[in-house]
Amino acid sequence: MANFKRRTFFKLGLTGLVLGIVKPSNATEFISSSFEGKAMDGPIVISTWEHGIEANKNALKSLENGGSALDAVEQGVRTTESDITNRSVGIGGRPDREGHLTLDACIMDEKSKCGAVGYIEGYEHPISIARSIMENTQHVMLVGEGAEDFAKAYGFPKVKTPLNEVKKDWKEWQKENKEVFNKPVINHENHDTIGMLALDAKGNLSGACTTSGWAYKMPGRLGDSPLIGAGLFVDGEVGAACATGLGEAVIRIAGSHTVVELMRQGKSPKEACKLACERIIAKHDDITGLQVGFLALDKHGNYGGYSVFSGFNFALTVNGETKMVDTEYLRDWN
Ligand code: SD4
Repeated sequence: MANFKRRTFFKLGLTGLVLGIVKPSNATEFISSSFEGKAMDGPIVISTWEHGIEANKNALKSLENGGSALDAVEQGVRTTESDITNRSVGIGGRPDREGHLTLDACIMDEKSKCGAVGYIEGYEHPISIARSIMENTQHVMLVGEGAEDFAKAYGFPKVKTPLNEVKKDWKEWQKENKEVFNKPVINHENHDTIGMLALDAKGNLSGACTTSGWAYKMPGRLGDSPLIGAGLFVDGEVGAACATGLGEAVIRIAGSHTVVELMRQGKSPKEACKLACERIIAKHDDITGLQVGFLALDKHGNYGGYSVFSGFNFALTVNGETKMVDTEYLRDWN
């Protein structure tokens, strides 16, 4: 693997035109949807949605301090897990329909080592618990009480969840949603999982994914995010992929694994994500409100994303700079 030098690293490999750059008031740069890129050398971090901006910055800090891609993705997504304004990741997340905030996460490195935690309550950083499971047990995944016992034994601090204002929202939701109480309603506004992929200066790839899942989900429900191969997959010989959106749909096509396998067959990261989105549409009779987005990064530093519906974007960090990129999509919400 080439020894990357940070100075040379960024060349835009545009397969389409960069149609325009919009600078909103927070001065984050937004790049249009036909963007597909390549980092020639040096570290690169991509992550889902706008919260990825802050997360990527911390991932980059970790890399600059000599951290590996694995360290970077863990440190990066911890940022989002601690963000009390985020309603679908970490301690600010929305609970299940019974009022319990349960979190899911997984992490994977270039050697296919992986760890996952599902349905864990009362801990701020499921991603670090997932990494600890990977490093300290013979297992890949722990869920529920077993995961909580593990976290306690390994000294992870307990936190009280959900936040008071989130509890208030949940109570309102209970009143308003009596008639759909047995069928959680999913829409494009209650999806904001963070999935992050990083390629470090040594050319190693890692990924992380963490979420509170489907707001007001049924107790016991796990989505794609803690499932290796669904919400996240890394193969150091090929590339990495992660998913966001309706986990049930992602699981049905083993989404992130599918994207990596398509890259193995020679598809670009963006093409691979697009094909996975097409497969999701093909496997569902009704795609009303079914949003899924994929991100992919190959071992050479090519990256891209695609979504079923419009509105998906990702944070891209290359050459020390972080920007938002809108992905292309197959269906418009309108
Ligand atoms: C889940 N995929 O639990 C997660 C939710 C999500 O953006 O991605 N939200 O189904």
